[in-house]
Amino acid sequence: MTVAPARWTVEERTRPSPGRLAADLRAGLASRPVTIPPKWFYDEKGSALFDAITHLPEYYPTRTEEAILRAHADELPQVQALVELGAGYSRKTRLLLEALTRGDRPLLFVPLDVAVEPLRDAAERITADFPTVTVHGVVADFDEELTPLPGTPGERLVAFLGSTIGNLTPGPRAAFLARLHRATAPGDWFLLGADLVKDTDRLVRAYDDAAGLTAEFNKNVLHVLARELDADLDADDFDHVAVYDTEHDRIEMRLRARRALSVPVRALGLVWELAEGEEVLTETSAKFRLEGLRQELAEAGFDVVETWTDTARDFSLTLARRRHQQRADGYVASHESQGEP
Ligand code: SAH
Ligand code: AVI
Repeated sequence: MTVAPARWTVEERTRPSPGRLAADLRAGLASRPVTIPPKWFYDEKGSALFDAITHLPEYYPTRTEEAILRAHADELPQVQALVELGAGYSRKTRLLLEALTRGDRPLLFVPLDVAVEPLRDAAERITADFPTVTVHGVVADFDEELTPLPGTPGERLVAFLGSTIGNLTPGPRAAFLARLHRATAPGDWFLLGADLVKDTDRLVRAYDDAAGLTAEFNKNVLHVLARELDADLDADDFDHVAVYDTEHDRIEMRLRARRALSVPVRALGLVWELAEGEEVLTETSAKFRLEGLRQELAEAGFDVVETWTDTARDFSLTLARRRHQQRADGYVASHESQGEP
């Protein structure tokens, strides 16, 4: 009997552990407003809630990006590997996989995410449905170094879909792009989905839906804190708040305390005091302007090759290429600098 080699593996580089959450909460308690990084939404329940949000009538980004992908996937370069950052269930990615494996081309698919469950789910389904795809899942935090990036240098397409880049504020976003530059090689491609600035009411409705799913998603972080850090938190003590900040072009999701609270967080050995009405910042979701996006990419060493949008210009998909030598600011990554600096 011959046993076929497994066509999917999952490599664990990091795991979202209580120790990491404790460190993030400790840092977040010291800032004003108190801030909890959005990566902590995505336990098994949070990942499923986000998936449900993508089907809501108010949440236009997913279906709009999907339509753009459907229209333009065939224009993408043929590559040896597709790396997907913050992949989740990789549902829209199937359109990319179809285009990149046409004619039975072999492809390495590398979904990378902090959330383990959707990664395994996607790896199994994609292996079953795409016979020429080998899946190498990576459990990792894109807030940390991305090296080594699987695949053949110069022959990879790195996709970052869903406007997850918007969940990084400008400083961390530039740091992320610098990490991506370090992890990629000249000639690698970057496909970036980014939500665009639009009517404020539509934006707020997308983050405060009538069915209350986004509120549940937001409050899920309280359940994660309670479970992982032994915190006496009751989600009913908080209201979901979504506001649009026109100065910074971003949605802010917050949790507002309905009354003054003293919350023991046993894993941290402290009591978290919240005033009535105090708001905890759980996510920022930036909305972009195409020129600004192009500039951020150029400064990080990625040249925009194509930008596609839907006709209403609600959402954008940008294809960029890792520059061969220097970044726009003159920085040269050490592994590619030759001779004199
Ligand atoms: N790409 C999918 C899912 C977007 S949801 C889509 O477009 O619909 C955001 C995804 O990013 C989640 O799966 C979440 O677990 C992941 N994520 C959030 N912060 C992360 C981080 N710091 N490192 C790695 N993955 C992260
Ligand atoms: C994953 N990320 C891009 C989503 C967003 O729109 O910022 C997360 C989300 N938050 C509320 N709804 C969806």
